[in-house]
Amino acid sequence: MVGPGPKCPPIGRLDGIAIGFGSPCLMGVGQTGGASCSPAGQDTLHGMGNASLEALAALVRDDDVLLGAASASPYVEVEAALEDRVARGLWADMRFTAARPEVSCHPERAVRGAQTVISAIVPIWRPLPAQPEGPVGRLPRYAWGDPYATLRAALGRVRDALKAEGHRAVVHVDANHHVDREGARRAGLTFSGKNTMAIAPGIGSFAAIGTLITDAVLTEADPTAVHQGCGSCTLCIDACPTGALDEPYVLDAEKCLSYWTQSRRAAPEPIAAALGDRVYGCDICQDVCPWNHGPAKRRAGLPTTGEAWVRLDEWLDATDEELVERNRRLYVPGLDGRYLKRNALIALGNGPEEHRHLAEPYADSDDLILGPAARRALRTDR
Ligand code: B12
Ligand code: SF4
Ligand code: SF4
Repeated sequence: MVGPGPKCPPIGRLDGIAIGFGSPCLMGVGQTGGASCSPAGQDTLHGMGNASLEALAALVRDDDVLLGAASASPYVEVEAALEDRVARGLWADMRFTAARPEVSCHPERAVRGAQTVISAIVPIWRPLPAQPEGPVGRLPRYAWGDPYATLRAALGRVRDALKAEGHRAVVHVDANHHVDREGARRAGLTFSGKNTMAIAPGIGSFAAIGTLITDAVLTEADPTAVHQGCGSCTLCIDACPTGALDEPYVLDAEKCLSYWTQSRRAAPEPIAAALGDRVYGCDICQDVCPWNHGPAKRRAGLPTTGEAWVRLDEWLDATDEELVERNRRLYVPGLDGRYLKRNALIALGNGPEEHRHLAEPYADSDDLILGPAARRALRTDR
């Protein structure tokens, strides 16, 4: 049995069983292959006498998912921040967690007798596959695969094991019911960056987050153990092409490229131009962040798997239904594939002239989503 070293304090403890580790242990975990403490540390579970929970932690380990635990007390500051953003027009027309802050900021109401928020993060950084020839668009790293499926499976097993022990437990992964970053911060896994990302020392911000809320009592992490790590750095603020982070720690969705790729609204020209070859999301404020550079070096040897690039002609040729089905991991308003096609037309218009003729079939369309984007792509006076 290998226990955690002195730098590897368990951050969560369920009925006396360690389930995760604090930030000092996150360096090079799991897929990075250089794990000095995280996988070994989880061996503290062996021989502690609670078979189902031991099995649960072993499953988590297999999935390369890190867990932390926090008290299920209300997220008072985050609720205020959310309401403030909506009131100041910084939330655009999004719903998500702002639809019901009385739910998303209140884990204590998620299950009867809620005691604990278990936050799970999974690292997603992988080397960028070579850009194919032809008309291509770029996807954000979190969409190269489906980290949420990994989290759902891992936390689903945790939930099942907790339920088998007679506990109540509910899982929310990237759902509107819970502000995931706050769970991760309170669980001692991350700090909040000026780009608003949850940044885990040793993993960076290229990490997806999932949440489980339970009536089981766990020892809470100390969130102050993960220090706010931005200091005087302003790289993300300077790099954001549209000024969406001009107020540090607060994102103005009206200016955020990521928002516009998943909005029903037509992007104003400066936003459309700034999108470049992005057909969904934006990683600029993470790519420049120094907290991602070390993890990227450590993970550079991983296979270049995942769908980093999409063929714009294939997106435009697919039926709307096929396109949404193929990209089920992406949030698409109303599950309407035309929004993805619109994004492809915008990228086409921003790309080399030789490919823009692909927009022609849509140019005469009176479809209010596709027509304007196609005509923009074909315009020479921009
Ligand atoms: C709405 C939403 C968006 C919106 C708005 C994002 C935003 N910054 O608020 C849009 C569509 C723009 C978006 C974009 C992206 N998103 Co998003 N999104 C969400 C969603 C559904 C809710 C977020 C939320 O409730 N925000 C509420 C506000 C109040 O929180 P916040 O800005 O995150 O603030 C946190 C801290 O900054 C801090 N805080 C708040 N105010 C202040 C003020 C000060 C002074 C300080 C110090 C701290 C502080 O408290 C909050 C909680 O800890 C979550 C999923 C979920 N259910 O939680 C995913 C989520 C946040 N998104 C995620 C991702 C991956 C992205 C993108 C990277 C995708 C992409 N590549 O395009 C971008 C990143 C853009 C960016 N810089 O944030 C991940 C983030 C993972 C991580 N490591 O942080 C999440 C958690 C999904 C998940 N479960 O994995 N997203
Ligand atoms: S995701 Fe892109 S547009 Fe949005 S804040 Fe970050 S850099 Fe700016
Ligand atoms: S780029 Fe700099 S300021 Fe922005 S989140 Fe990273 S460390 Fe913080």
